[in-house]
Amino acid sequence: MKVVYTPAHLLHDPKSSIEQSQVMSPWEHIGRGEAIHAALQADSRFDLVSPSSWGAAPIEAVHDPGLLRFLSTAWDEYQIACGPTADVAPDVFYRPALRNGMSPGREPESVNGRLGWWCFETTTPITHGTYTAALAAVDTAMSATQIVLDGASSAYGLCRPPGHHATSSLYGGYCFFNNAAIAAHHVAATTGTKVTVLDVDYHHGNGTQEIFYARDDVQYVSLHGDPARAYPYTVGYADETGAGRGAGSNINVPLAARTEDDAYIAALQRACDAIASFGSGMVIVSLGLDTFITDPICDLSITADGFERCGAMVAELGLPTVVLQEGGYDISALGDNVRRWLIGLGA
Ligand code: SP5
Ligand code: ZN
Repeated sequence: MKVVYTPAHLLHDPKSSIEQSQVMSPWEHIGRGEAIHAALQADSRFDLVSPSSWGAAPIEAVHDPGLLRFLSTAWDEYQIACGPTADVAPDVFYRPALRNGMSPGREPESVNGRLGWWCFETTTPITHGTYTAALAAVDTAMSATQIVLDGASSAYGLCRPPGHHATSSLYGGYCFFNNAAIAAHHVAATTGTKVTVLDVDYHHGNGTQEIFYARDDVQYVSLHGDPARAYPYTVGYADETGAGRGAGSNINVPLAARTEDDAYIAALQRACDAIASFGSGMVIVSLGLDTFITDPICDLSITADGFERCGAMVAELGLPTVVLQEGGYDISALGDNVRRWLIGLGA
């Protein structure tokens, strides 16, 4: 199986983040990408290739161009206004209720105000090279997708930073651009085939859901920790099933804490049945390994054997499949868990 990887991910190198009411070392760090790279490089089933450049057009087809404009200069602007700092994060958020009964808000002029305009939480620092790395993660997703459009049955993109929490106009949740949504939109818009994004990250992919909620050409199916207890808390409930033309094309499966392999696989089987009925011509998997039994920030109990069974179940759909990296924070197991999932898929 072809694996798309670029060392450009190393340019997104956050040193600190404000999480759980503390300043802490980020869970989402360069060691994640390097651990996955090392595990796949050591296994001859995988063939590593570099991404090609896709530019801003596929991103602007999904995201507000203002988000790109902001991210392209935010770190530099912040250094002039408030620096020097290593990382950049908002300390004030725009919330529409601040202007209840008034005209709608508009993007502020100051960089501090704009941080809170484009970002929805505090754990996603912008570093000196973040914009370049985020563009490269999109290139990685697009290049893996092109490999499958060119006829491969599957390909894997080692996207870092991840993407599924980024909405059309907001970044957060360690994500800047929604790699999977950009790839899915590209396929649906340029080939006319229907696409499914199957999101198996522990966290609900609120960004992907938001981007496709009213569309009937891209199905979003997610298994995740119940937002009643898990990030992102306000999105990801089972009664969110799509709107307008998209009614019925959004499927959320919230899971109880400590869900084990057998129960998870049973839920995945029902998800795959829904994918088969939708009539997609391609599956894009948002692959998070943070459902792992010893993940430090999550509470599901999936094992490495379970991941291989999941990959095999997705292979049973018989559809061209692009797998894109999202979360996973137990670094000691992360590379092997990705490897096992992809072997299940048929690497
Ligand atoms: C891509 C991805 O996986 N993003 C996840 C962002 C989650 N950030 C907030 C995590 C909150 C963790 N709370 C942990 C409680 C542990 N006892
Ligand atoms: Zn996650």
